[in-house]
Amino acid sequence: MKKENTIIVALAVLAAVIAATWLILVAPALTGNEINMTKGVTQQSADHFDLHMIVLWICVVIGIAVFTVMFTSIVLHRKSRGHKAAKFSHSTKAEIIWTIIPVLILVVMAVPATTALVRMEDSSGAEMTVKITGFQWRWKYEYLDQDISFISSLDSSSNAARQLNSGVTPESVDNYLLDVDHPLVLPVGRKIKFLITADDVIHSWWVPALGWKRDAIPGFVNEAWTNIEKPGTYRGQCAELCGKDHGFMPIVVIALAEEEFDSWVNEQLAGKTQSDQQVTVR
Ligand SMILES: [Cu+2]
Repeated sequence: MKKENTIIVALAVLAAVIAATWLILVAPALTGNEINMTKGVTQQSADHFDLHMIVLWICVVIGIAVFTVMFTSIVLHRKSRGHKAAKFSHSTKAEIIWTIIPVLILVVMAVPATTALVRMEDSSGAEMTVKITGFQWRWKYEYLDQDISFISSLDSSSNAARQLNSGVTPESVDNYLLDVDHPLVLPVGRKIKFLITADDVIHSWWVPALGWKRDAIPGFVNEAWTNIEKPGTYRGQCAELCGKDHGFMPIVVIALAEEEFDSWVNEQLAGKTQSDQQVTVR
């Protein structure tokens, strides 16, 4: 190889290495990972994050390889240097190579993807079940094992602020359009199965931190499950355009430590008994 060619190839490789290093080290530091997918708080969401990263790096490697070959070919094999275009119209060898390599890459990606998918669909061994029903424009939660049920709607201050001439400004409301009156309270470290349906039109129950989204379809019951690893407040939205107030039926999940969850259940049941007694007295 001529000296000039060696320098050009070395520069191309250097550029590719700098680009890759920037992607790996500098970009996440600059953005605080904010432009990446979130890791979530469940094993499922961690699986999805890992899958996403595997596929991303496969794409990065392919991109670097393709652009390196392309630019070095363009620069080193240009017409002005006396190169002539190849004239062949068929190459079985090339066709075999460009079929086998993508197939192998797809197989490498399919194995972890299928494993994650199978695990995601396996709701067996759940310790409690919550039925979720979507309505225009609220969610109903029924804890089938605890005999608790309630409807969760947009919180009243957000609801007031979104009305014209209400006198309440969105800026004055904390978590504007993101809070609800009755959040879904769940325990951490327990496998929870969800039965998801709807009573009018199609909705979709989506909390990104849990790592999945399920359509709520009238007449169908879709299944999903979760096992939240970290206590906290996780927010979501209806993810299927369902009517004029589609943007006003947020989801709030509050994940509590097991003992706190159990005392929350007892509180709910005690409140229920009290209100039942009041009804009987009347
Ligand atoms: Cu909806």
